[in-house]
Amino acid sequence: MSTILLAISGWEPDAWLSRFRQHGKQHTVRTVAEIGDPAEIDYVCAWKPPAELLAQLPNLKAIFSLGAGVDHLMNDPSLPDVPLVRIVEPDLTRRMCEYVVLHCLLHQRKMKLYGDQQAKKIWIEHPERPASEVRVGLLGMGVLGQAAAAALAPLGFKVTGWSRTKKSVAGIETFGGEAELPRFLGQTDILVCLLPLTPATRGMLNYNFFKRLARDGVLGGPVLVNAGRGGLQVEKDVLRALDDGTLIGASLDVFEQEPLPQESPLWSHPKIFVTPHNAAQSDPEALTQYVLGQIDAFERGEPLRNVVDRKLGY
Ligand code: NDP
Ligand code: OXD
Repeated sequence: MSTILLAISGWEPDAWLSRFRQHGKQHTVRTVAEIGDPAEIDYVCAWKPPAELLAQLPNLKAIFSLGAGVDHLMNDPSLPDVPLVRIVEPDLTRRMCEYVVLHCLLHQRKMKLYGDQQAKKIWIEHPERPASEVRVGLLGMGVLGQAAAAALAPLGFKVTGWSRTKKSVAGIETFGGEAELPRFLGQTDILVCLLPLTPATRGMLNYNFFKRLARDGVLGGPVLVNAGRGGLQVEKDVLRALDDGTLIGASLDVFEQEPLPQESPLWSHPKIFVTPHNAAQSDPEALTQYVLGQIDAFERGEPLRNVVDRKLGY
């Protein structure tokens, strides 16, 4: 039997607590409010935990991020040196695939334009180009990038992918590292960002980056879809690029500051779809079972899976 601490902020914690207690009856599950003796805590399951909390747990064996991204933990300078495990789980992956497919189709099918027309009761059809003529470039070819590529391909989109190290994926042209970035960007109409936020990726989605995207595509200009992290995008550059035509549309699920401040011009920009960091929600039912399965296996002496490389930051 182990003692598990749930340290969650920004999400409704009750659903997590009840699932952990239901599926992990063999364990003691505590919350930050009722932490008890910190020396008894074996595992922490966290989403944006209170600053420096984890450093106060002397016998911690591992930390589980309850999201696929771990920047919410990596930004804590006092993060204890124990394995940090991230989510790799089919339910979350499926949700992200749905988001990516949905937003590529929204832009390919000009749904912002038709939304505006509906508001004004305008009945006009615009010429439409098939998905097979639209080039979708995935920034990030990890678990989510590769799954999104596989979900887009059957619709006919011409999918390419870029990552730090070059991948080999059947039916998809891939690019690796800085040297191959210009060629990747130069043939991308819809840029889908599924990168983690690290020191190397912060601010990457800036005006100069957008300038390098393809200008010869059938959509009339490039589109940005960011479901990675808000810290990757420079929001004033996204606005500038949309306003001068460097980008013709954007779907943003993540933001420099979350929740997106009321006064942000992104909310009402006519070319932007805004969603509240829910491209792939962490579902308590599915993810509790993933985490408890890992804890039970680890307690039996098996290795943890999906451990973060602390040097790379993801
Ligand atoms: P993975 O770790 O599996 O994949 C990350 C990918 O990014 C890898 O292909 C990696 O390259 C690439 N990468 C990392 N750093 C760089 C860099 N400096 N230059 C080029 N490529 C780089 O992560 P996931 O696919 O599981 O998740 C990706 C991100 O999606 C998460 O970190 C999170 O931020 C975000 N996310 C957002 C959600 C939402 O609801 N909006 C939900 C879930 C996740 P390589 O393969 O060579 O290592
Ligand atoms: C994330 C998640 O990392 O929700 O954003 O999984």
